[in-house]
Amino acid sequence: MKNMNEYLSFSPEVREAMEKGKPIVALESTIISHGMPYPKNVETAVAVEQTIRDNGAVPATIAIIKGRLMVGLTPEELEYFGKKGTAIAKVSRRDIPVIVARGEDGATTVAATMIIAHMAGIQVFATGGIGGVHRGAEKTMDISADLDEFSKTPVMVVCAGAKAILDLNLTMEYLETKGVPVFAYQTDELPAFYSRKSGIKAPFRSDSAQDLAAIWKARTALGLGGGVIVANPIPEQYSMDSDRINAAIDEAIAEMNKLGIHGKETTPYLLDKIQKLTGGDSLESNIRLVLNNAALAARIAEQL
Ligand code: PSU
Ligand code: MN
Repeated sequence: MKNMNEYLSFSPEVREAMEKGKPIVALESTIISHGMPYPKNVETAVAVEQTIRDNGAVPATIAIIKGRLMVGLTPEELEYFGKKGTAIAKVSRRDIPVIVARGEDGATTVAATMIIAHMAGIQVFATGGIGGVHRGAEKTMDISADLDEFSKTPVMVVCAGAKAILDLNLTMEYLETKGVPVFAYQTDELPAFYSRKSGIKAPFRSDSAQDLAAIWKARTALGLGGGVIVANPIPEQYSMDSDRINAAIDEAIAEMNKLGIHGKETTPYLLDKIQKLTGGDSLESNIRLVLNNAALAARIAEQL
């Protein structure tokens, strides 16, 4: 095992996979506690793990429990995070040392999950959506710490693009500045989470897990550092009508501004509000796209 440190704890399944050199896919825990309502969040977490196993890899859901950096959770631990929901601390890069030193629990965002995955020697990570540059960021400066993490930490993240709660054009500009390659999988257009279309051309297109694995190896060999984003479009049959989802997003953002919500509460508030406004349809799409990303991530991990 690479880069073992005294704060890491591995589940028996992940430990065995590491010893045998099996492909491993990291998963985040903020999507469970802050991204979906209970009990669908736990059912989804369990199904995502199983999808990774069905595609030949081992899942490693990452979280912080009593100050320990956990790589792989038991079903009881998944239930605990799902049930406690937003009462669990949402942990990004800045929060990690505080939670660890105080022996507290934390749900890891994309940024924090990348950091811990890298400490554990895991190179591939599957999630739903990444953080990005929020609409109105030219005034609020609300730019997710996820984006800077991609410039620092070498992990390949498979997502379904970024939600239109963000400013997708500014998000792409920021990633370009930070030197982060973004691939649209088997399409030319950047997918927009709930729908396959954003109207934005992706910087790169990739058509296979082999191609992505080869690019990853080249990036590592060249010592370029930092992560890679694979944007995998939601399967056609689960994709939502753009006008409908965008109307819900606009309403959620207007409501949020009225309430004066900001900082780390922004993203969880919007995700919850959109799910309520679409009567659960967006949640179903969200679940389907995460499963789709898990399968692709497992295939990429196998190629590595
Ligand atoms: N986007 C989603 N679903 C999510 C998140 C983002 O579509 O669950 C979560 C991820 O954990 C991501 C975090 O890392 O929100 C970003 O939060 P912020 O915008 O506060 O950086
Ligand atoms: Mn933010």
